[in-house]
Amino acid sequence: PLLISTEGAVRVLTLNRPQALNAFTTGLLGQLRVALDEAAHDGAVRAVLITGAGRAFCAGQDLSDPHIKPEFDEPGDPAPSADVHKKPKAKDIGNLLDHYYIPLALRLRSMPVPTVCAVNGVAAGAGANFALGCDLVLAGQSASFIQAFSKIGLVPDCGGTWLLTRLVGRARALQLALLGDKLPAAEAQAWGLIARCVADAELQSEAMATAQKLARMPTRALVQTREALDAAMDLEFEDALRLEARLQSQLGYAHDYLEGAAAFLTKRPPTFKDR
Ligand code: LHQ
Repeated sequence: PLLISTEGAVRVLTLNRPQALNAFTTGLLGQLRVALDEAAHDGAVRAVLITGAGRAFCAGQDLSDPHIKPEFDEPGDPAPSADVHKKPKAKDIGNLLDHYYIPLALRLRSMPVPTVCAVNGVAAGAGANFALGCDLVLAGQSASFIQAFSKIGLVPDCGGTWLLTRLVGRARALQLALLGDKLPAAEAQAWGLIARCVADAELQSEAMATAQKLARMPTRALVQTREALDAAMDLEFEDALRLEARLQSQLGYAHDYLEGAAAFLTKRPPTFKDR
């Protein structure tokens, strides 16, 4: 269910269950985690691009997955339950989160290379929040984002509570998470939920150009920039200044700064290599 390819220094991961709008099964979640691990450990990879096959990006958890599927009573069951249906066991959903979603979201956020998401169609539930966990999110004009959880009696997961409040603030996070309505890509850009909304026909080429551009840049500095920006949300101003100074003094001795500064001063293109 996952297609993996490489273009130059960009590893491309394509969710590929188009018949089910690329909904997450344990198989797909597991393959994504392994593919991100491999990209993280492959020194030749300097950016990751994630997208979906077909008309959707990802419909979130596959609700027909046997791990979480509600069991309906069959007519004629010997001891019919008073409930219309039995709930999936909470333990199974907890296991799914503990063993698949949490490790995947942590892996994504701690990638040692920048991540780009090309949202090619609807991104719902955990599919939306997985996309929003990437560093730069581009979406096609016809794409949309849906916090589908509330409609089926759940809370946002896959980092949604953390990401939404930081990306768009409490009022808009609540609007998205409580109502579960579709937010079109153009509005998502206007809200600051994603980096860019582009024409559908240009999505893949724009996303690839963005990933290739990032792949030519000083990878270690980019990743530390992500970490510093995330940390800054919870720091006092002075503590943010001190974190910046600590990172800067480490980077100041690394190859890429010496290369970047030398290339600037001698008016030649730099070649970065730190990861
Ligand atoms: C699907 C799905 C789907 C299975 C479309 N599953 N088949 C974590 C841990 C534990 C428990 C639960 O959850 C989580 C995290 C989560 O992600 S919870 C949120 C789960 N996702 C949803 O609730 C979204 C459900 N899907 C939809 O609301 C719609 O399908 C969207 C808005 C995504 C797209 O709508 P349409 O473009 O109108 O397409 P459609 O509804 O006709 O879907 C096309 C097919 O895909 C259809 O199958 P069919 O055989 O009738 O063609 C759907 O049943 C199937 N599909 N999402 N999540």
